[in-house]
Amino acid sequence: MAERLSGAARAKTLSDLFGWHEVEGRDAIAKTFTFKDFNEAFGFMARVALVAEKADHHPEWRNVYRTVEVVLTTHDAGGVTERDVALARAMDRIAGT
Ligand code: H2B
Repeated sequence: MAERLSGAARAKTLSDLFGWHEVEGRDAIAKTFTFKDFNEAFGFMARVALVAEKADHHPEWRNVYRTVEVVLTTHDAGGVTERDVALARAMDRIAGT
């Protein structure tokens, strides 16, 4: 099982991510993606879904019109792991940020 990130390694890894922040009150990271319209938001979700399913690692997310609010954590580990960081990077790549 993936290990929860902690200490200096965690701080360094998270600071390398663009636009992601820690969630208050739980061990998770979050980002809100804003797109041009619903079509682009849902297209992003469809592409991310394929990556997530392949990796067997899934986001918590909510779509409202052209925004997608994402929270990443590894439920099995009870916190943020490298698997969340990998999914965050994939999402940034897919969103083109
Ligand atoms: N996604 C996330 N975010 N955390 C998990 O711990 C997790 C998952 N576990 N997707 C996977 C599926 C697990 O339920 C299966 C059995 O491997």
